[in-house]
Amino acid sequence: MSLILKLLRLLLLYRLLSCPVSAKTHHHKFFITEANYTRLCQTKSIMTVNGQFPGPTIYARRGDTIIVNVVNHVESNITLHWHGVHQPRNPWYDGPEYITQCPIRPGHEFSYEILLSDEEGTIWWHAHSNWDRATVHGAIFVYPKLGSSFPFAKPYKEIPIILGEWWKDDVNKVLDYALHTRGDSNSSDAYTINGQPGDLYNCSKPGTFTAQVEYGKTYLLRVISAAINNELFFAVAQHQLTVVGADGSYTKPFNTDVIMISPGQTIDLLLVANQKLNTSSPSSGNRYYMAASLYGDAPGVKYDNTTTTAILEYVTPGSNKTFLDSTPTLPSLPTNNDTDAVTTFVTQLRSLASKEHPVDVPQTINERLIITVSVNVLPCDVNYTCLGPYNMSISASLNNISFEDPTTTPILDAYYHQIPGVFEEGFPSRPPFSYNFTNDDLPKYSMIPKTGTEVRMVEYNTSIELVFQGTSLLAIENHPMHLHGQSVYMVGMGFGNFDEQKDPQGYNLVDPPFLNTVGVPKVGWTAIRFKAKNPGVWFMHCHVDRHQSWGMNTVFIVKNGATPESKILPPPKDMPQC
Ligand SMILES: *[C@@H]1O[C@H](CO)[C@@H](O)[C@H](O)[C@H]1NC(C)=O
Ligand SMILES: *[C@@H]1O[C@H](CO)[C@@H](O)[C@H](O)[C@H]1NC(C)=O
Ligand SMILES: *[C@@H]1O[C@H](CO)[C@@H](O)[C@H](O)[C@H]1NC(C)=O
Ligand SMILES: *[C@@H]1O[C@H](CO)[C@@H](O)[C@H](O)[C@H]1NC(C)=O
Ligand SMILES: *[C@@H]1O[C@H](CO)[C@@H](O)[C@H](O)[C@H]1NC(C)=O
Ligand SMILES: *[C@@H]1O[C@H](CO)[C@@H](O)[C@H](O)[C@H]1NC(C)=O
Ligand SMILES: *[C@@H]1O[C@H](CO)[C@@H](O)[C@H](O)[C@H]1NC(C)=O
Ligand SMILES: *[C@@H]1O[C@H](CO)[C@@H](O)[C@H](O)[C@H]1NC(C)=O
Ligand SMILES: *[C@@H]1O[C@H](CO)[C@@H](O)[C@H](O)[C@H]1NC(C)=O
Ligand SMILES: *[C@@H]1O[C@H](CO)[C@@H](O)[C@H](O)[C@H]1NC(C)=O
Ligand SMILES: *[C@@H]1O[C@H](CO)[C@@H](O)[C@H](O)[C@H]1NC(C)=O
Ligand SMILES: *[C@@H]1O[C@H](CO)[C@@H](O)[C@H](O)[C@H]1NC(C)=O
Ligand SMILES: [Cu+2]
Repeated sequence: MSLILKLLRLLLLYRLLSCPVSAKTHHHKFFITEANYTRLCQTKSIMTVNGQFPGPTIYARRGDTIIVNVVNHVESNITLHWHGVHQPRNPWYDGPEYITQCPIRPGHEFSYEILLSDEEGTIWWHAHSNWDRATVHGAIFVYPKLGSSFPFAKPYKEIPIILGEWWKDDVNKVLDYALHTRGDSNSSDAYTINGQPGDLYNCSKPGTFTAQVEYGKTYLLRVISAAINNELFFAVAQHQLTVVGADGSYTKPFNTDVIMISPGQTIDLLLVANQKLNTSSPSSGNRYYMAASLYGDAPGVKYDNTTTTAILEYVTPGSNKTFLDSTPTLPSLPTNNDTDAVTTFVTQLRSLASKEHPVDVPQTINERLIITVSVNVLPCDVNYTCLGPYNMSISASLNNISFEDPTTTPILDAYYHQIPGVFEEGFPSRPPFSYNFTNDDLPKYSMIPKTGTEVRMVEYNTSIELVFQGTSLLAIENHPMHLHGQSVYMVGMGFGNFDEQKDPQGYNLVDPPFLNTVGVPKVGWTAIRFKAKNPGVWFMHCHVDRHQSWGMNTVFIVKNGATPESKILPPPKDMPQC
């Protein structure tokens, strides 16, 4: 008997050893549907995935493949993007509408193939057409490979925190209204945590998201900003947060009371539930608010300055709730103009840079691009009202070019099949002229950019540095720039004008954070580095959607390398057609 058992165990061991822990393929079905949701005292129909808001979470391990079959059951076009997934050689499934694909039309479907590679931590998915992502978004949790573990003690449980923005109006009506009046878009009516505005808004209290925690345990908060137009501070009353990851990459742990998170970013936080019930004052309760509020103060810009809350509620397992139903304490959040708080937080981000999670930042570069990031105005088209500044049409640009999306042929299609007339290769490596970018008294004529579909061609394996230079042309804001197809090392940031001689000497080339969305500080600059080793057509844009809609975008086309392993994969047979 025991011999048989031994043999069986040997056999099992043999099978375990001979069959390496291989990456898995996960299958998901996403139905795009309308669903009624009640928020802020009114019910409205929103676009969702499977009727859920926020949408379903995808769980995977490093290196896995995810297949998502998207079936469009609504009356408008849609595309989905896998934010932070590098999609090696696989731009076909990246998602931005008219950049890499035609939209999935009503009644049609498309299966996305999502190739995970070096991502580990929290990333997410969202619609990449119009402002559909306001309600069509969800988390992707990427766990370490089987057999490896987090670079920190395993948390007891995880708490997803998805920040969003809610309009009482249909969100695409808000976009259309803005595009039609050529002015700023109406601000949202509420921020949300996991789809709920929270206690501080009318009619919202019953739905407030509540996370139950046990005293003494450690929790992993996976914070995602799915907000559309605003950057947010986030804090938890009386709890310190330990940052351990950002944008699907680990960071050196550091403690902070508050984080600032821009649309598109993710931040992983450890929270120790270390608050004892105050027995000498039990009526003070054992519940704490988690809250988020605005960072942004450009004059003349419409902001949502409300505060969203969720609740951290202590419970004792096996017994009934130990908290009292009292009003939780609010954390103190910085004021909406506290740029110092933002700088303090952002400059502490460092890659883990360990043996298991090494840093591969280019020490030397082949090419440096300096890219001005501006909000602009265009002359008023007679057919519009033009509620932008100076009664002109509001616009935005990179290097003084306001990007125009193609309308019939996606750029990837045009590039792959060499269809002329869809895009130009003229995105410049410098702004057209140098001026005091951060002087807020610039002449009006300089505010009018060129318009066009200019892309940047990049040779395979080039080491590139991009310096984003914020300008004071119009709205002076922090811009979260997002590059598809790769993460980048944020090697430096500063205020004022970038100094090409002096500033690179202060770069962090040892353990810079590895991000997919980097903030360009207001009245300042940010430098990033990456090696262009992922051939494809990769959108780069400000993740503030109104800026993206106004043209704060461009495209990097990374050319094929010489070997078969360094070329774009062939297109899928079932790409949506325009
Ligand atoms: C949403 O509610 C409206 C009004 O009650 C109703 O006509 C519509 O069918 C509902 N939509 C869905 C998807 O349930
Ligand atoms: C936006 O705001 C304007 C001015 O307050 C208002 O007239 C308009 O109806 C609003 N609607 C939408 C969809 O943005
Ligand atoms: C709540 O409703 C009241 C009455 O309609 C209104 O005055 C107030 O501004 C609302 N508050 C919020 C936060 O929307
Ligand atoms: C507990 O409550 C008492 C009475 O209100 C107060 O004086 C004390 O500061 C509280 N302790 C803590 C740790 O909050
Ligand atoms: C928030 O914004 C509204 C409208 O833009 C304004 O009336 C209000 O005073 C602001 N509140 C705060 C606290 O700044
Ligand atoms: C918990 O509360 C429920 C209902 O309020 C009650 O039935 C139950 O006996 C309580 N359990 C304990 C352990 O106190
Ligand atoms: C932020 O705004 C407040 C209130 O308007 C003002 O008193 C303060 O000086 C501002 N701080 C900064 C850093 O601009
Ligand atoms: C304005 O609209 C009219 C009618 O739709 C159209 O013929 C004309 O070309 C438009 N003008 C411009 C400048 O787009
Ligand atoms: C914009 O147009 C309105 C109405 O035509 C006019 O009253 C206002 O003076 C104009 N503003 C500017 C800055 O030109
Ligand atoms: C640029 O403008 C800013 C703001 O007006 C000013 O403080 C700075 O000195 C100027 N820089 C240069 C080089 O002129
Ligand atoms: C942008 O380009 C336009 C058209 O060439 C020019 O008039 C304007 O001065 C430029 N502005 C800047 C800030 O480069
Ligand atoms: C949907 O996409 C198709 C294909 O590109 C296009 O012809 C159609 O105009 C789009 N519909 C809307 C409402 O944008
Ligand atoms: Cu922006």
